Amino acid sequence: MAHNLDKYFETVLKITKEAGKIIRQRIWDVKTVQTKSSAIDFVTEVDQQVEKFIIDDITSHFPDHKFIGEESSAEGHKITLTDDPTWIIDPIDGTMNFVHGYPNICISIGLLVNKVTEIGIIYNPVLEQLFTARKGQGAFYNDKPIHVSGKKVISEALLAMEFGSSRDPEKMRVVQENVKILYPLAHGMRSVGSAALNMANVALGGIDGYFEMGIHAWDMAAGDIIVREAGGVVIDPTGSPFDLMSGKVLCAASLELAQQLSATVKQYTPSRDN
Ligand code: LIP
Repeated sequence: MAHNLDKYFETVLKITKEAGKIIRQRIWDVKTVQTKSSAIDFVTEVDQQVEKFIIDDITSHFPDHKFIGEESSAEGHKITLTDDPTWIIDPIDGTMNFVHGYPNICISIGLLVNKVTEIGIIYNPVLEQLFTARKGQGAFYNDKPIHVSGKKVISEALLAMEFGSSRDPEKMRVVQENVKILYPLAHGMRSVGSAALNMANVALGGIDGYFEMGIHAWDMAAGDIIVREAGGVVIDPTGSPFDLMSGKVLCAASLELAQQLSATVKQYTPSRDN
């Protein structure tokens, strides 16, 4: 079946911007906060409302399309990805930031067709930052083409990593080890609180490398294509090919930097999404 990817992209970009208005209105309000996999893994009524808004609106245009959404994927249940056009959605990536009113949050949406990523959209409606990519057509920040920095060595890199929302002692130990290892080696370390925004920042050339172990497909689907279309490299932190369902990612401004980071960081294997 032929897919009208131009139409999919234009329609879902409009829907994403509409959904962004809900987030922009609520960022500094009091929210109802519930916990998910740990005492610091949050969901608010706004995450749920935004995900429903996006899924309902896409369904009204494309009734055959499938969805994998952070808030509608039952906690702990495995995801099944088919060849059908599938929108992988994080309605608010950076929920902890959203709960606190720290405006580094975004909607992250990737489209896979035949299990290949075709479209990536990352939109921060509070700071008006829009990152997009289409397969083979480059990556864009607020409609201007973007490119990774090209940095090749850790000693010249500004790196991003995250502390995460898990209280698993092994995960926390690995995060602390990696801070200890990288902090003296790199130019600097940053943590914005959103996997999608970290990846977008690598695509933009502002961050040279980012890795995280213990996230999900909806955190990475859009960022993966945006980084690659900006000329960057996306791999598994072990150095193997990237696997969207693995719960981990390493992306960088060059293959050399990706490989050096992979050889340097301590590894943690989270549970898979599928
Ligand atoms: C978040 C990720 C972030 C990670 C957090 C959390 P959420 O996603 O984007 O990188 O460190 O633990 O998983 O839950 O805000 O969509």
